Amino acid sequence: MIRSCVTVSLVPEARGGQFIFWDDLSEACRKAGQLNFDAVELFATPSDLPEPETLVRLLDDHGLKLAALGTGSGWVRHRLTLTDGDRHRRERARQFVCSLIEYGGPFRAPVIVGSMQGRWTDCVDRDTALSYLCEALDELAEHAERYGVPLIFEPLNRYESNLVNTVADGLSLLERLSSQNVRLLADLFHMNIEEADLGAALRAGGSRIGHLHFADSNRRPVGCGHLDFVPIVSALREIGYDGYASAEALPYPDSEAAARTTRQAFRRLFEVSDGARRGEGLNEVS
Ligand code: LER
Ligand code: MN
Repeated sequence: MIRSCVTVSLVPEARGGQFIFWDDLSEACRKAGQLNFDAVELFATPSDLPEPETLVRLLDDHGLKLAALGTGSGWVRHRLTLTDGDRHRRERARQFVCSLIEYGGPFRAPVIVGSMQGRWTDCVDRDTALSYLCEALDELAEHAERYGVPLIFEPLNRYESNLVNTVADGLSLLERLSSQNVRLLADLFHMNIEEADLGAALRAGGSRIGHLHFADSNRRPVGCGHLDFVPIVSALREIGYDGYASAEALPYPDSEAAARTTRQAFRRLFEVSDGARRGEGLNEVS
């Protein structure tokens, strides 16, 4: 069963970005709980995160799980990437991701490598960048395995990276790895830019899809853009996807309204139609 999730950013430098809630974790959890979300996904540096016991209490109080931790703050705050030409900076980038793996591990929450993949440049050519990336992903995936969680890798659109832009690119990358413990993140915003057919891309990803960023064509909450969700939902059902649909979307028109719109869309697309499939009398996907 697909579960609903909402993003919370604790990184002041990322204000104005694609996160539903900002800054105030307690308030975000309270609202997420009220709206019946299953989980939150946090975007934070290790130093922005609360003590684990505080997070355990907060999640319990509002009936939530920790779905995943984003690592993009390593790029936003420290300009770290796993493909930096400088060996010491690559090592710092790995350490950064490792600390988040260690924080998320006891929650059974995987970390996401998205912006930290970096890009190839005049100084680091494409093959070298890909080999640095594979080396890092193998090491990080092994670390994540100790906690029984996968490592999640996110293809990004061409304006954010020139390394891995599509699900097909992601699948080729996975083939180069020694580890079997890496899953792909299907971010519908990036996919809308890069994929010819979102449903076909999800079907090609199949069981290698481990997480979903749930947003509309313009990165507003689902329902506020022009993506056709019918083929997307069908493909997710076909591949038996049972992870989170995590709202990584702009807080449009504000955080609370964006969370509410997302939750309603989730209900329409996944819960009501599941009810209809069980014969509860509702028969429209949207
Ligand atoms: C960035 O565009 C994105 O989608 C994030 O999930 C990566 O850090
Ligand atoms: Mn994303």
